[in-house]
Amino acid sequence: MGLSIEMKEGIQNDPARFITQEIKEYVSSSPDNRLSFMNDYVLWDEPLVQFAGGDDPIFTEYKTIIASTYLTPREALAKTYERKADDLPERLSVISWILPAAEETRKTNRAETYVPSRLWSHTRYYGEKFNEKLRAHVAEILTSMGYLAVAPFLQPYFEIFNNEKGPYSNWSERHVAFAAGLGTFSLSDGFITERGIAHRCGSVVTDLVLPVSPRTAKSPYSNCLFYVDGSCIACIERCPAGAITQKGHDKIKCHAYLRDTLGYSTDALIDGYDNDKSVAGCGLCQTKVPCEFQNPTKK
Ligand code: B12
Ligand code: SF4
Ligand code: SF4
Repeated sequence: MGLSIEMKEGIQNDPARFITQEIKEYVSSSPDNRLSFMNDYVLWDEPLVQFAGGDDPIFTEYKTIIASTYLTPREALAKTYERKADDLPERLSVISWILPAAEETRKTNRAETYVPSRLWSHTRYYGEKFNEKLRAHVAEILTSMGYLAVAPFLQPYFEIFNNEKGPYSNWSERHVAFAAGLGTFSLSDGFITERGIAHRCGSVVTDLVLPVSPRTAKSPYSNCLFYVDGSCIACIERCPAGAITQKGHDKIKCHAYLRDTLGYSTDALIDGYDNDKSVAGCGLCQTKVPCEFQNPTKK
């Protein structure tokens, strides 16, 4: 990729601004963020972008919170470049972004009670394809400038394991977003940002030094009304699989609903939506709820 002089100066003078603008620009101008077969419908709104320190101790804590297989940013970068973790530059950063779902996508999903709307399903499928391109684009800009950079989610070492609680991966985009101060988890397990819970997220690890964004949340759940004052529980009522209770989100029930009822292992309910059936999506718990498009704890 050839970079202009302006781009080179931009990344050197104000790297945070440059990366943020580059991600926003890609979201607003890429044809991959549009459904060409639906009048160029735009899937994602303007993204939120923040940065975590690559050696923030929270990433090591995730090895206990999630599993010992969880990769720290330094480990992910070292694996990518086949180097020892200690041989990498002293300071690493993680770029984290949130892609908020467009209003019409959320509106159509609000009207559903059993299956995702066609737009939601397309957002799960084509929107994630776009998110993959965005990850690759951000990593490529950085590597073409001589920085080390990787989107761990796109690497062959990215893995999803299973235990008695359900699936878990070795690189969680939401846990990165939490580290970067973009929001908190919730009763439904979804990640609530200032633009709500109906989004997808992504990340890139790099040795470009970026200013660490402050983590202001009081707890890992403080954007969820249920954890603030015991109220709400709207997501419990929205879930057609009974996967959410006051004890939290049952990943196994949720996964089974996506796989067996909506998805690929039986006659898909959303057959005819033109998607790969294995990625039907659902997200009913992320729409028609107070946290859909805002932080509900902010008055
Ligand atoms: C495996 C997976 C699934 C599984 C399991 C989901 C899950 N909750 O983990 C299944 C198939 C069920 C699933 C379903 C869905 N998924 Co999914 N999935 C993933 C994937 C690939 C990995 C998730 C993972 O590894 N989780 C790790 C486990 C351990 O996380 P966890 O159990 O939620 O973690 C809890 C603990 O860590 C706990 N915790 C306890 N103590 C502490 C302390 C601290 C300090 C912290 C921070 C946390 C913490 O908090 C967490 C929440 O309870 C990610 C992509 C990625 N690589 O990140 C997408 C991802 C999580 N999925 C996503 C989405 C959108 C969905 C669906 C809405 C489907 C759809 N698109 O229509 C549903 C929603 C389900 C739900 N209610 O959360 C988005 C979530 C975005 C958001 N808004 O939150 C992701 C991030 C994909 C993306 N690129 O954006 N998914
Ligand atoms: S619907 Fe209510 S209880 Fe459920 S995650 Fe959102 S704020 Fe929390
Ligand atoms: S994604 Fe669907 S099945 Fe899973 S918890 Fe949300 S509403 Fe329930």
